[in-house]
Amino acid sequence: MPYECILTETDGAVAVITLNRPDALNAFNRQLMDELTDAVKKFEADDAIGCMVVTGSEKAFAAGADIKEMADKDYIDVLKEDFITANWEEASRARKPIIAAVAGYALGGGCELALMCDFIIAGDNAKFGQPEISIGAMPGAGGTQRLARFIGKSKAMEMCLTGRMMDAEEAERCGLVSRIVPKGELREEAMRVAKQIAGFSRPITILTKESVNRAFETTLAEGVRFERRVFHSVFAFEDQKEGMAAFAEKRKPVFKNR
Ligand code: CO8
Repeated sequence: MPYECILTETDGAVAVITLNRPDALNAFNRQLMDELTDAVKKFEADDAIGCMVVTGSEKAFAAGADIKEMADKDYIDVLKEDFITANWEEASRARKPIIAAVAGYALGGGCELALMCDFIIAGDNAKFGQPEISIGAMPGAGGTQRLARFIGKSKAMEMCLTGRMMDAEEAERCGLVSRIVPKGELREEAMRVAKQIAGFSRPITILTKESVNRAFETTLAEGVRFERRVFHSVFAFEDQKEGMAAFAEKRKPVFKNR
């Protein structure tokens, strides 16, 4: 499917998806979300790819759902098309790691998309917010849920109830982003990290991501049991033998993804 609202490219084992509706600050219309889902599925199925990066422009990661497109929808419309989350959940079900590289505005659905990625690297001009309340709506793609889990009730509640934006430094302080880099270096740094991840054993990367995500879905005792079982399974991999042998032999491991 030819894309009009996103750009895709690959660099070695890394796929980059760039949101590309500059005139609307990358606001999500139906077409952009269909294309985004299609691209994530395509890269998820591509054996050559080990990690994905989702990014926007220096001014905006994404300013949320397209307000002009959704303004006239009624209840039956949004119910029938399961607006818009059903489509988006695809991105959060990907087993390969997805890094959000966020510069500028990440608002509403834009913040929610970043939260669906595995971690966020922020440019120093990043601004996160759930401003839906100010346009007579509310977060509808996980904002009230993921934000509360990631940054705690008080800040999540304040952001959702007031629409206040959080800058990059505050986002780093409260654990919303893994770290901040100068906005001009964001893409390069996200690519460096993505290449590093893509160079590790792919199946072990998948298991590690699944285990961290378990922490948000289960009790501590269950999560620790799950982790131990998965950890034991790693010893069945050739890559575990290679990784540890390479350490002992003081050389770089060559993983075969087996
Ligand atoms: N939808 C449609 N168009 C938008 C959006 C948007 N969310 N955001 C910006 N634009 C457009 C503007 O209309 C403008 O277009 P034009 O030049 O044709 O008038 C262009 O982008 C540039 O925007 P501004 O002139 O406003 O730029 P500023 O730098 O002055 O302001 C802001 C930037 C602060 C980001 C401002 O544009 C703004 O407040 N945007 C709206 C942010 C917002 O409210 N987002 C939440 C949307 S609702 C949502 O995401 C609900 C999710 C529900 C779940 C469903 C999942 C998708």
